Amino acid sequence: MSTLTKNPNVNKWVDEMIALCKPDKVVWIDGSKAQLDGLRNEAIATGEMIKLNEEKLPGCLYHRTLPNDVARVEDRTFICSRKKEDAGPTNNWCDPKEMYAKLTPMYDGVMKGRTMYIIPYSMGPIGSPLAKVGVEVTDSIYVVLNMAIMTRMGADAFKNLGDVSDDFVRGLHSKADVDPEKRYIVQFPEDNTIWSINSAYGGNVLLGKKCFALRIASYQGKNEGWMAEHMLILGIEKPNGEIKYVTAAFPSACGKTNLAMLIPPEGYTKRGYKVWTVGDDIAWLKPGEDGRLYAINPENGFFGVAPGTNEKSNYNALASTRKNTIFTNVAINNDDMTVWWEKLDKNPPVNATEWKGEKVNGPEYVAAGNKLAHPNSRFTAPAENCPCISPEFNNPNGVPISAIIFGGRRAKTAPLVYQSFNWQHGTFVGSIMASETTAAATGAVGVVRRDPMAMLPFCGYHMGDYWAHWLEMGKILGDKAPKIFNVNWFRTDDNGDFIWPGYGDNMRVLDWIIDRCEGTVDAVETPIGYEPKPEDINVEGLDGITTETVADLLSVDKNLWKEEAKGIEEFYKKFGEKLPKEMSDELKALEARLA
Ligand code: OXD
Ligand code: MN
Repeated sequence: MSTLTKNPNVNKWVDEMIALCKPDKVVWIDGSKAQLDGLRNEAIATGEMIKLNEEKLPGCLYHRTLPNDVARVEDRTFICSRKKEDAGPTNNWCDPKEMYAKLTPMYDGVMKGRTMYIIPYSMGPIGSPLAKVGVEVTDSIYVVLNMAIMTRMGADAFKNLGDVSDDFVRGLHSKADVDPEKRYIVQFPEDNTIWSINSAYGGNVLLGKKCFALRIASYQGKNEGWMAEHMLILGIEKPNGEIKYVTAAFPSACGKTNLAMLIPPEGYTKRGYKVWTVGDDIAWLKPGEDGRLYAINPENGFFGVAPGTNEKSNYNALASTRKNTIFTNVAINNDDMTVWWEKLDKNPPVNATEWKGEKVNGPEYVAAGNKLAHPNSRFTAPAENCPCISPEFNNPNGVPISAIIFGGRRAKTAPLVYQSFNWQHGTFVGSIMASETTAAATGAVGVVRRDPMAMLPFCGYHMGDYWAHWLEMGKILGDKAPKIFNVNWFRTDDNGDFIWPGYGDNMRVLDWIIDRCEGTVDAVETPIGYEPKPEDINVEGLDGITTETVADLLSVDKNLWKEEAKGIEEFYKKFGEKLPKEMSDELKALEARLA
């Protein structure tokens, strides 16, 4: 039995996992500095982690995964609810009995000759009424060291659970043989359980993140009256010192981390505006005592995509990675043991090791069309490193949310910004979220992928029931509900170039959103929602963007939207009986407004 907790539910489950995996050694992670330092040194000694330049990148480590193990694997990710209809048409499903029967032999004895680490962790600030406890057992030091950054890890998490509660998420991970053919990322929502095997890559193995904080938590939220969403959280401080908080959901690779850490344009900073980051990926939302919706970031760090991050695109993210950070699958500069990735700067290191471990001449390698860092290479950085981390980051009660923003990457259809007519219509707006693939990514431009609320790969139950839960939450919140908006930074001109500058200038759109929440600016009613008057988007100090450009960015092409409505109808068919009537009513109402 553990010295860290007397909780019989934890101890019984851990005993079962030990009996199944048969490790040579068991280590309970207390989270102490001495223990973590020991594990770091052990990982450096075995070569699992590489120590980086202690002066330039103090406390930073490097790790490389196998080339077959570099991303989340949606086709091998399962929601194993007892009834298939509870997983819904957007998830892979398997009967839980069948899945346990299939995986149990794979875990049997898998840790022979290895150490099992038992990681207690809290998603959310310890002691927060919104926080939840998880325990992950793993045979990977890399997982332990990442969880130490991404969660509140260690003995305190057990204190939060107490001696009797059964309310913790049981996560079992083994890298096994890292065999992609036998890779499974499985959620059993009804059992509070996650089983992950044959991967050692972040999103598949840091079980607190996507598996727990989104897939399991979305299911818990439905049953317990709260919401787990794929959303950033940021605070906008106005010159009078008042801070308004918003959340935003965008599909992966649409700039959530950049928006979460944006630096406002000079005209705003001079007037005293400031942006504070609460979270860059996940929000847990629950009505507070005053009836408003409050959000916490359940994570304690950022697991960000490295390529594209630089001083201009995201100064604050880059600054967050300058100490106590783990880099995965980026390139190494062997001259000074620092790291490099595409678009960090224009100078790939000459004496480089590319992400697979081959020593190369960086400039020549890049000139030949190769990538030094894997496109999905990552940094795992402590939130406390972020220069603009919100003073409310650890507030156990979370921050009150004024607006919820949805968005995607659309070349023509969606305008720069619009506001939904009300919560129900806003739920509809979230449900029809979509992104178009870009030429850079696939070659086929403009293929629409629907990604409702950016939750397509992360909703732990039937998407139709999920929308019903959104509608239900709207009823509970009533007139205290946040206002719902949609943004699109990615409209293109006839040459296919982006019209809107994006990045820090997105502040100009946030400014209008906040004014709408405060009721200090009018809007124009269009068939799809309320839009700004073009002159109400501040373009002062922008190069080449006038109020006329804004008018163009706000234009709604009825023919494109009629096509869009057809696409939505097609998409909605998937959900059959489970599509809430309110959603099909909203679609009909949109069609009527477009006619
Ligand atoms: C992520 C993702 O890693 O959404 O955050 O894929
Ligand atoms: Mn994400």
